[in-house]
Amino acid sequence: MFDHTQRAFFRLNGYLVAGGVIPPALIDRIQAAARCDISQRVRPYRLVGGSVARLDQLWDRGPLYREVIEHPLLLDCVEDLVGPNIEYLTRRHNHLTLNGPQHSVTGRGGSGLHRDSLQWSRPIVTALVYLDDSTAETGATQLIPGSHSLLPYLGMPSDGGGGIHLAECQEYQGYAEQALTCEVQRGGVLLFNSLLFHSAGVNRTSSDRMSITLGYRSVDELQPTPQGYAHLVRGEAVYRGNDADTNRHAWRGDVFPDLDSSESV
Ligand SMILES: O=C(O)CCC(=O)C(=O)O
Repeated sequence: MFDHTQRAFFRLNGYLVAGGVIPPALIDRIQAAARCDISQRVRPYRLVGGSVARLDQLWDRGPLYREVIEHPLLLDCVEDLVGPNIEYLTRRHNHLTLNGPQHSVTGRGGSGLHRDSLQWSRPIVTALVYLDDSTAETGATQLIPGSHSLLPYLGMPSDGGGGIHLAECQEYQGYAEQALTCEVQRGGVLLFNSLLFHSAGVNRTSSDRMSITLGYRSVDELQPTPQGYAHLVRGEAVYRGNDADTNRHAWRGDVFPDLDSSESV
């Protein structure tokens, strides 16, 4: 999906857009299922102004949502960024959001500029899949290019949530002025480093803008895939902890001929 210039752009700026990833027919089915879950208030969900604004735990809602989570073109995009062995995270994102006009009441879109991770625990790629056109009018995502590499840690959020809000980082208030609006068409995906500051914009129309937020990472070679927290969605669950290779020679004699290849560490 992405060539080396796009991958370099991602490393530098912290985000990439891919158009036409999820086919329209699948989006139609997802939107119908989501409208049904919303009208029947299928738990778990979150409310804004008394209305369901977010459906949580998409992975456990059944195979339809997993068709997006495991869509081959989406995983091709993620593979270009994190490599061939990919886990899907259930405890970060894993939700569908209605970015509705009611958010405008708060004077800001979504929850304001924030990072999805508190610190550099592990690189996570957030994938925002747009089920409606995401335009400046419908509250397109705002992001601050390059902000993923600002600092590894900016303090603890006061609301006890994951990540951190820029509004809580006094020193960086001026940084909000650097936010750009990232418009993406229906079926397109915005992929970003989870440390990049971003937010839904203000929706100034009378309709909702529906999107899905997903989190992926490379398989952690020092920790087997934790049951329930992550699901292997592509490749292998490779483990390379050094508790498992005590019989392996430290150096291969053909690579380092001057070293004694009989010694292990
Ligand atoms: O919908 C958007 O533009 C942003 C969504 C977001 O920040 C989230 O789901 O965590």
